[in-house]
Amino acid sequence: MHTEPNILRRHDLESLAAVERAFHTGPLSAAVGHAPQLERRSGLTPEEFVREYRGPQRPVVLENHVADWPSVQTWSFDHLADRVGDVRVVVDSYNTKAAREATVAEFVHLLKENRHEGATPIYLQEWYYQTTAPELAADMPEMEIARYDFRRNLYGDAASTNHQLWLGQQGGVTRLHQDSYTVDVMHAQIVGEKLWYVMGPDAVLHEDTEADWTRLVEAPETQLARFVLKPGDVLYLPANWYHRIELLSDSIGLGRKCLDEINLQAHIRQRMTELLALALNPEEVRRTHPELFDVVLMRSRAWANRMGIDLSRLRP
Ligand SMILES: O=C(O)CCC(=O)C(=O)O
Repeated sequence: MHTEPNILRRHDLESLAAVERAFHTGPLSAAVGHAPQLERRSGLTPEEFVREYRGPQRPVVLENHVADWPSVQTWSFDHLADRVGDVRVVVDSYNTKAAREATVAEFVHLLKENRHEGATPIYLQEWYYQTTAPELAADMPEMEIARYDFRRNLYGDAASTNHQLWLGQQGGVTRLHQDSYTVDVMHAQIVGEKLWYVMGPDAVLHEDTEADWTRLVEAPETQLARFVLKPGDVLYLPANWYHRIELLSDSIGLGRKCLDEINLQAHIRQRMTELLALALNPEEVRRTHPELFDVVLMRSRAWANRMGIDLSRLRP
């Protein structure tokens, strides 16, 4: 079995924990404290966005880009509990041991109760709300700068708008990762604030005798940067950039993805490889993705659901 040489890209529990530890102690934690701020722009036209950022594949925060969205103007946790309180979701889906089902109303109640000393923050990650609460979509209208999403040509409108909501409690963390399927991240912040750390797609951490974090931090291709995303801001992060997120307050964000046509081949290869692996050898996927196996399944099911494909034969 091939072992991924770059620790940053591995999915086993030990590597995930080692990378997360490095954000708290050692050379990486020292470097993130004074990493450069990512560029922030406001009032860019779609043409300027393409010329200055999407074309050259440079990440940027677009300040207040969706400040007029109804979700940014009106949403709160209570608002969602009132509107879609009965909808069932999986809380803490990124942590196999903690993952559990709840309704949105129960989740919001839990979030308010879970404030005692030493409490682990709860996080509703990667909620494909359009499969269960499609009425929310109107509050997050399509952005003109996201129209290049080539998934529309591949799968049709419904699947290409298969976005995710991220709802979590202050202190919650999404560990360092690259998004699957070579898609660009367009993350819109709706409620609260999140601190992001990002690294370029060529950042690499090899393990010779032990992982050399100093070398990672000093290598020019690592391109470590940080920034805070505030309500109304949109992050554009080109495909394969690493990102780690800390919730500075209770937070709601929309994970809108975009497939750039230049990444079409890699995207299809990864989608098909994953589907085949799930269909033919799910135990191998469980072994290589112990923490994210259920999320991988959920993703494929949500995607197929939006495309009207019957995946009922997909195991388990
Ligand atoms: O907001 C988060 O916690 C993670 C978001 C993310 O990873 C994404 O949108 O790609």
